Amino acid sequence: MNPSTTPTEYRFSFGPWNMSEGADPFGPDTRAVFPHEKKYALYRPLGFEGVQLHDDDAVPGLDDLTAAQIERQASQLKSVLANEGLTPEFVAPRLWFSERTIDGAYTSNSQSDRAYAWDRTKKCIDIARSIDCNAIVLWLSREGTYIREAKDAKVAYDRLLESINQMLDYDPTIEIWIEPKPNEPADQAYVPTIGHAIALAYASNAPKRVKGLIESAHAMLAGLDASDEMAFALAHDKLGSVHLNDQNGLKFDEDKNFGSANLRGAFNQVRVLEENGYGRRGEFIGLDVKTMRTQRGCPVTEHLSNSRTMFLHLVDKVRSLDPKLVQQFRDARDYEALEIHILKHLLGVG
Ligand code: XUL
Ligand code: MN
Repeated sequence: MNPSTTPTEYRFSFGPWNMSEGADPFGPDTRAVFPHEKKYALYRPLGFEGVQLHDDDAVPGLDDLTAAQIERQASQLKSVLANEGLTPEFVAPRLWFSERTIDGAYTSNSQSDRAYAWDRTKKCIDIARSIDCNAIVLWLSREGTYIREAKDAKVAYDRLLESINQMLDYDPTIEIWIEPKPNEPADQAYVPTIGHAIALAYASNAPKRVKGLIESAHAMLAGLDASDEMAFALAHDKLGSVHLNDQNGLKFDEDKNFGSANLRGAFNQVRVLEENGYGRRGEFIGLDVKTMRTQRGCPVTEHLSNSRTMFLHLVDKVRSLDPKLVQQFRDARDYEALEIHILKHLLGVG
């Protein structure tokens, strides 16, 4: 690190859905419901100042509300966040719950379903505007197929780009951050990696306003290294945000605690972010972690504070790594020495 630069002061965010009731596809809630609106008071004490929101986290039941009702509820939320000293990081349209998005939203074969998706997206952007937030996250959950023959994939890509352009035109102040994920719920998603997301950004009418949000587990599910995915986005100045978590192999999207399955992988994500000045322009360290279904309590918050603490420990590890020594090993092409040095450094043994 350049000693003349002050260290980055990281800011952290999570979404209210990260405090879950413990249900999974095989069984019901295992914890009592903790009222959504009470969650905001927990952020600051846990060390978080950013709130990630779906459009219906911000305004519940928005499909059945008028524009004026949506506006009223959004401005109430704005005051709640301001009173708690919180910043909304992004708003994401939840386009995977409605009976009108069963076969996709922007890429559905049904014209009326696509019209619903656009209407809902406009409402999402309106909410973001009302709470002074300029980032819209697109997790393109149902934009994909269970079988390839179900949709014309070329047309689907055209429709995705067209939808992105429509959003950019609808509000010339917003940024769109695409959160790629290769599968689940679809068998195969149309935007599985950050490379696909960034290609869409460059093809759009406002490339500077389209970026990516990289979730560690999503990159791993694509068989990729999350730190390299982040480096790729950073090289294009297109890392809008991150969803740090962890994943134990190729299975369902586990949203495990950051660093809990692969500490060295987590270290490398932190190293890439820190070495490239991520966070210096106010970008958040976003988490997307779920506690274990087995955990007692209501609400359970330890997974959030523990993941944050792990991130900060790993920042210390990155800052205390001797860059000259790393360079020497690189110059000598002695990666065996580099590897054991990293492992010992992580273990804190000489
Ligand atoms: C899905 C996922 C979502 C997005 C926000 O796997 O990560 O929670 O982060 O819609
Ligand atoms: Mn996520």
